[in-house]
Formats: sequence, C-alpha cells, structure tokens
Amino acid sequence: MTKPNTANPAVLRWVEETAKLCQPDRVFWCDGSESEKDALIDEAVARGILIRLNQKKLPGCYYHRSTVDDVARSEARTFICVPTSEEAGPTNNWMAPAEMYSKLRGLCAGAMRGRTMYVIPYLMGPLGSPLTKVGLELTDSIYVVLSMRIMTRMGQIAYEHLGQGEDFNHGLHCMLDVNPKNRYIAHFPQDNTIISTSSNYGGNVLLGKKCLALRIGSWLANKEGWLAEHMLILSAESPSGEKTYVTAAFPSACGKTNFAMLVPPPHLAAWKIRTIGDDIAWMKPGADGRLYAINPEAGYFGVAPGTNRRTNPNAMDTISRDTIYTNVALTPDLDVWWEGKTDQPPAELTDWKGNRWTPGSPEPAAHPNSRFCAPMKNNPALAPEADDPNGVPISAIIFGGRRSTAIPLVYQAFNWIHGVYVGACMSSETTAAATGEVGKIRRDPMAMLPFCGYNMGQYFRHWLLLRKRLCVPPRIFYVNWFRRDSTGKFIWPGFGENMRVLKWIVERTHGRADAVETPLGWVPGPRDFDLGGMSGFDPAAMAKAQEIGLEEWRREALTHDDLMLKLYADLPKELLFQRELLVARL
Ligand code: OXD
Ligand code: MN
Repeated sequence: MTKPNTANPAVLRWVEETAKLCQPDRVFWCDGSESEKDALIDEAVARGILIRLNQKKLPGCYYHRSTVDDVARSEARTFICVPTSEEAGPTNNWMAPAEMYSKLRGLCAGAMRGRTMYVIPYLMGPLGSPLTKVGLELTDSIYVVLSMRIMTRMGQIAYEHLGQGEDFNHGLHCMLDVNPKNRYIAHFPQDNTIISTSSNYGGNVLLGKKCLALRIGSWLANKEGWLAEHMLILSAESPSGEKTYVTAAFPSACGKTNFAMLVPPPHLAAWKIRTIGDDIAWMKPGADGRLYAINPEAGYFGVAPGTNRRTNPNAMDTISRDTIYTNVALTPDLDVWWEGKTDQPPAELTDWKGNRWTPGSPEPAAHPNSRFCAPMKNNPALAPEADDPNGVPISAIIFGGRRSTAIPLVYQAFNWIHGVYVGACMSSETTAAATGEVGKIRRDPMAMLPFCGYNMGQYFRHWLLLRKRLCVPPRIFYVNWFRRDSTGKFIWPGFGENMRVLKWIVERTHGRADAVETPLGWVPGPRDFDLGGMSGFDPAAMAKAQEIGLEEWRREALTHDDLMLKLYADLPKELLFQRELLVARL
C-alpha cells in the first residue's frame, strides 16, 4: 500500500469502499511523476505485460498484445443505466441501475485478490478550464495506468483541481480474466459512475475517453447546456494568417486523426493546419454568442493500419517515441509494422497473435484495429490552443462518413436545423473499431451512435435548442472522402488533398466562396473549388465525386426512415419537416 496523496474525504472514502469490495493485495496511489512511470514500465516489462521495443529506433516505446477476443469496443456489452429505458433511448442498451450494480458488485467482489489496485486521478480538459472535469479510475491493469498517463492530464494536478470537492467521476475497472462473457461497460450517469469489467481494450477501459468524455459527458452536457461530441478540432491558418477553427465528426476509424493532422499539398503549402484534438470536442456557447471548443484529452489512441509517411507524416513523428503500441506486428529487431506502413512488408514478422508471419501468410500481420497511444505533445502540428482553458471559437462543423456510393464529396447545409438533420442522418460503413461485421452501412448520427449517453431523440432536440444561445452559429457541412467509381477505385485521392475541401469550407464560413444550390445543400461551383497543381487527378472526376443522383437519393432518403421510425416517439418534429423538404427537393 502506498500512502494516499490526497486528503479529499470523498476520494478516500470511495477508494476504501472499493478496496473493501475488490480486496486487492495493495493500493497504489498514482502521482503522475516520471519516476513512477519508469517504475511501472519496469514492472510491466518484467511481468510480460509490455515488451520493450527497439529503443534506438523507438525511444520510450513499448508493445502490448491483447487476448484475441479483446481487440475492439464491445458495443453489445455497453449499457446506460438510468431509471427508465426511455431515458436511455432505443439506440442504447439499458439496464436498471440497481440490477446492474448488483450484477457488477458480484463480479467485482474479491476480483483484485493477488493484484494491485491503482488509483488514477486525472483531468479531462486543460487546467483551469470551466469545462474541465475530474475523474478517478481505480484499475487492476498496469497497461491502463500507463495509457491513462498518456491520454489524460494525470496525477496530482487532478487533486489540485478537485480540492475538497466531491464532483469527480467514479470509475472502476476490474480486468477479471478478460472473458467476454463477463464483459460489461456500464454507465450510471446519475451517480457520475462507470464500471467496466473483463476487458483491457482501450475504448472499453480508458474510462476518461469514450465512457466519461462522451457517454457521461453527453448526459451532463444535455443537463448543463453544452455539447460533448465525437469530433476532431483543428485550426486552419490561411496564407494571410487568419485562423479558422473547425470540428469534424466522423465515425471510428474514418480518418479523424488524419484530417486533424493534415499536411496541405504543395499548391496549398501556404496554409497551416494544426491539431487541437483528434477524437473528442467539448463545446459551449461563450458570452459573445460563439461556440467554443476544448479537447478534453491529452493524447491520441489511433488506428495504426494505413498510417504512413504519405497518409499522415505528423502522426508518424508523434508515434516515433513515448508510445504504447497494441496488437501491431513486430519485426525481428523489435520495430513495429502494420498493413500500409510501407509498400513492401518485411520478409518476416511476428504477428499480433505472436505467430511467425511472412508476406504469404493468409491473415494480416497487425490486427485491423491495432492501435498507438501517444502523447499529443509529440505532434509537430500541435496547436498551442490545445492547452487554452478558454477553448477556440468554432466556425464550421463537418459531418461525414465512409460511403462508397451516393454521397458527394462535400456539401453545405442550408442552415442550422437542416445541418442537424444532415448530421442526424449520417451513415457509414462499419469498421474494425467495434466488434461485429465490417463494411455494413449503418446510420451513425453525428458519429455518436455508440457514444450518446441518453435518448438520441432528446440529443437532437438539445442540438436544435442550442442554436438559440448562438449569435454566430458554426456553418454545417457534410463530406465523404470514400466514394468509389464503377471499378471500385476511390474517386477522390483524400489525405492531404482534403485541404482543397477544407479551403472551400473555410472560405464559405467567411462568406468568400460561392456555391450552387442542389437538393442536398450548397455545393462548390466549378470556379470555387481549387484543383490547382493536382497531378494525376482528372478534373472531370470532380463531377463524379460531386454527382447527386436523384433516383439514388430518393432511395437514400427512404433509408433515413430506419432511424426516424426507431426514434419516432422522441424525434423533434423539425427533423420530420426537414425530411419532407428533402423529399420535395428531390
Ligand atoms: C476510438 C473509437 O477509439 O472511436 O476513438 O473507437
Ligand atoms: Mn473515436
């Protein structure tokens, strides 16, 4: 048992109660210091939880391999535990709080015997921000401790922020034997409590991230008049030095990290894109009637496959040190590799399951949802505003998904209500970030389907009402980088070239770029979209990327009904009217 490093009575009481339940051999009070990190890493390496990577090539980097059935978020095992199922809404799994508490107390009783319980104090948000929240995670996973120190502002700083207050999130994580049968990710918003069992996968167990910053966060945001969103935040500085702040909501593994770290192509090299956040935005109307955003996180928990010097050089620099890799492949000299890292795979690897792998092996070497966990301060494109407690004023909100057909490269919603409808009807082909079938189209409103901590119909109403508190509402856009032609090839090259789309968006928010009206919204006119210096892209392909097929869209509009019918009882009527207007325009 190390000594408590806080005198906060509510913290002491809760740690004592939890220790009584879980019966760890030892309680370890984390302080967030470097010496503590070094000692924990040594212990994790000695116990085989981490492998020390080649320190010449990857200083400060370590490798973790999970069990084979604990590799992604478990949406089917994620619950919102509020008094009635109506409050959780039809898109969430629900269980009554008393029933879930009783089940989980049973699972956690004595679950840490022979283990250490680590007490992790952390902040979500920059120090001193009125939006910042305190969390405490009690866990028996050393991997979680080391990852939370990267992903959050962890240590004494959190107790300083909390003082003698009681307003902190209570997070309990018991690894158990990581058997999926006992896996629960349970949220109790009324008690500001999260309990996660029998997993060690980041999205299920780094409780500050999806559980607090999004599910509990969105529930609190609805009560307190702000927004907790699955959005990146970036700063776009124009050649004249004007900065425009933009957020974008894309579903998991659809390129938020790449977009947040975008490097413009040579033709637009005078633009500077800097990252504020790559996954989560907390946003609140400011006194001046603009919407201000902070990134509550301090690190990136990103998908490794596909990341390389061409697709995301800033991420490659970020993860070249101080990074924990999970489920990627290893080279014989303890470097890391994943599909898409280099054009040619190495001749021999150890795959994510620990087996020998060669280029002829039938399975990928890295798991498709293998991850890096890296501190944001390593990012060469980090915006200094990432630490600004006041946040940044947002001029544009972008929604987007992964769709092979129908959805054009970019369009702008006519107004806020139409924008909420467009965001609500977002759809995407599923990815490996959650367990289940990959490549199936699902509706993922505002990329929040797996993360909204209350009834989604009420969530849309909250978005609509927020408009009344904004004098300068952000303009709303929709993008799709993933449209394919009849041969299956992506039409738009994506990555750095997305700067061209971003440039049009930025110029639109300042009233400088023209647009053409279509049934879906405003799209760039032929002279308003900068295709200068684009080698290998036939300008005629732009028409394909932007094509709006009326017949195809009439069918698409019908598919919006899936969600509308599911949420009908709670759906704001404004969205039904928007649907009527869309159908009429088509
Ligand atoms: C993530 C996710 O890890 O959305 O960010 O799954
Ligand atoms: Mn995410």
